[in-house]
Amino acid sequence: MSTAIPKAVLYYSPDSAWSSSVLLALEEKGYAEDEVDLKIVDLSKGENFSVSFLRLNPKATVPTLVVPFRDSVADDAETRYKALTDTKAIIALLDQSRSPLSKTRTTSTAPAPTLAPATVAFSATSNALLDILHAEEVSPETLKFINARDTASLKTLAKTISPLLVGRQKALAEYIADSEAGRVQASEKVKRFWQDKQSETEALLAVLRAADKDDAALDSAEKTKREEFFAKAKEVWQVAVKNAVVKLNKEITGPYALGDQLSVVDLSLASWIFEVVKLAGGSAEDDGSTAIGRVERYLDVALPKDFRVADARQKDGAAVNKLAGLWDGLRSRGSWKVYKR
Ligand SMILES: N[C@@H](CCC(=O)N[C@@H](CS)C(=O)NCC(=O)O)C(=O)O
Repeated sequence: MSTAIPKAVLYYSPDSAWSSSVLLALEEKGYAEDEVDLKIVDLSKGENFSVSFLRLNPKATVPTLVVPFRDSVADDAETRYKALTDTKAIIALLDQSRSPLSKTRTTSTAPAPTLAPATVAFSATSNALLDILHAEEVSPETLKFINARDTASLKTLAKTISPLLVGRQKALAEYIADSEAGRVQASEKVKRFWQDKQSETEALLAVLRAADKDDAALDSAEKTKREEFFAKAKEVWQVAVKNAVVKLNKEITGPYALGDQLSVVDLSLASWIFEVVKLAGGSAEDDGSTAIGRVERYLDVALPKDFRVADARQKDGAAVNKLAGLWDGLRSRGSWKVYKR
């Protein structure tokens, strides 16, 4: 195998939900380990905000897939490489680059099932489901950062996410100081981006720093911030996430999102629902009824049961909801190891 062919590079974080969807895609599409270079971006060290990463992805997010154009003769990196920064686009590209018909640039002999929806009707359902999953208001990051409903859970949240946010602030301060001292060259746009991220992070940290105080001990500014935080959390969890879960459960076909075959939707759905289950206290080891049961209790919602799912999953006739059936289906696959770290 010639090493002269430039490889695609996946920048990812093991802690990022959407990165896991791309790792799932690599597994399900049968890519060999040597076909894509995997590079970890440490979000707790703010590596995604470094000048070099921002050059690849100005939005500073993972996953980011950098793909070489094999036939390009240009010398500048910008035209020889393309960086994909949207999870859906990355998965679509990985799906197309390894197909049952053409095995171009692949060293693996594993099957390459097509994950794109096969018909116009499936495609419409697929897009509708992906829109629900990738809506900004229910982004995995929002869910993770706004996961508290009372003083006790706020304390727990502060312990869980403060290290990440403090690390990010430290990195941002260093990048800003380096650019002010002329040690790194950063455009005005990049400097503004760093400052915006700093203020955004500071706003959240202010709430978390006061998490140990009882309501009565808060000064009026802290009290307002805490109330705003809880109001936002309620909107996110009790409205947006609840609606999304109910809709997903209704719209998916079962056992997988579009029926019997795994598709691109399942790859996004797996990571999103796993994030929700995790934040509701569950784990990758839970079976479908346990995992989705936790979500139902957490959101105070009862999802309708579906007898077809019961048949498909052979649950001794006991009806389960479609999301529980889907979870069991996904959990039985080898690729589920992505969530078991
Ligand atoms: N629209 C992007 C969103 C990706 C995204 O928001 N990724 C999160 C992790 S799941 C991230 O990189 N956050 C940056 C940070 O934590 O600083 C996509 O679809 O891939």
